[in-house]
Amino acid sequence: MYISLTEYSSSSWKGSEEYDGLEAVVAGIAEGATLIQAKVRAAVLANAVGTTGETNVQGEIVQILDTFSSKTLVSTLSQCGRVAAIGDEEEEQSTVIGDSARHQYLVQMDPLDGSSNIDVAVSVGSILGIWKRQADEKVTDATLLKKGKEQVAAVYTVYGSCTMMVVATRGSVQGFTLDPANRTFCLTNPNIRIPEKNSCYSTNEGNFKGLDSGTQKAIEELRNTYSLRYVGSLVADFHRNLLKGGIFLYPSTRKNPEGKLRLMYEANPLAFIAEQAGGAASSGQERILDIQPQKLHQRTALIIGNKDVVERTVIVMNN
Ligand code: AFP
Repeated sequence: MYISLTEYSSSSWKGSEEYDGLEAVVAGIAEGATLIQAKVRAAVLANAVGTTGETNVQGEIVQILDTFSSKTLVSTLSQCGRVAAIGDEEEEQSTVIGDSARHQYLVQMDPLDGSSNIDVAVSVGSILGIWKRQADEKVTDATLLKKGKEQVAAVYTVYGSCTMMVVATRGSVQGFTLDPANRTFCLTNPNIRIPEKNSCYSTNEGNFKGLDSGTQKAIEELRNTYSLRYVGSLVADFHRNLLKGGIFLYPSTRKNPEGKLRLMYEANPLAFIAEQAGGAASSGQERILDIQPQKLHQRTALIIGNKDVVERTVIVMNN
């Protein structure tokens, strides 16, 4: 018998001052994820695959499922009654929900990461970082610009061969699998730690020529030591590396000098999870969680996974 997410969160967070109300936020994410995974799995048959004809604030083509996932999570997080504002990959400005004393949390999310993989039946997921709002703090876009190390929790889901949800709070990373029979998340992967043995590296090798010489050297070293595994959905690459041991890199390239991935709702939540699981995350210049964000949709380079290999890679990149 597995412990359910509801049982886990009430026994871990209920009554704790630090995590007061987090249970409702995570339940809102679980409800949204359950709806999104059902839509993703039925998308081809329901004619919900394809683009909306719009481009988002990143200049990327918006998929129908991006919009569905964003609306679904905004709705379930609004209804949970504990979230003050949401920063969302799909929205230029943040969504302000409320500023009462109960609206204690700020969420930054990529509602559907890897969405260009949907029409080829490859794993996608959602990524969410959770910060605490100071009591009486005014809620504006600027309120959301907090450093990653101030996160109180982070969550990602993977809609793959099964639906998984990984939840991290300080010192704890727990993995839940959705039981489709009763739509309950069950604690199948308790106390996740990234394995010490690093077995693979994940990067877009097609970008090699556009890298600086230090980064090329670092990639060559990884190439000669580990197996390459690259899905092209960050959440799926990260999840495999977290469970099996590995490192993911999306460095600065000639095409994307600031990096391609987004700091607030891709790098920060996954960096928080990696660190709680004994791993590390760097931009190549500094620890991801120490970066002072300047804007909601800021990009960053990202090197994340096994701590020793991340540290070694950053040294080689900078030499
Ligand atoms: P999409 O959401 O547009 O599919 O982008 C996915 C992503 O942001 C991230 O999930 C991947 O790690 C990365 O892009 C892959 O980028 P490349 O296709 O440039 O390797």
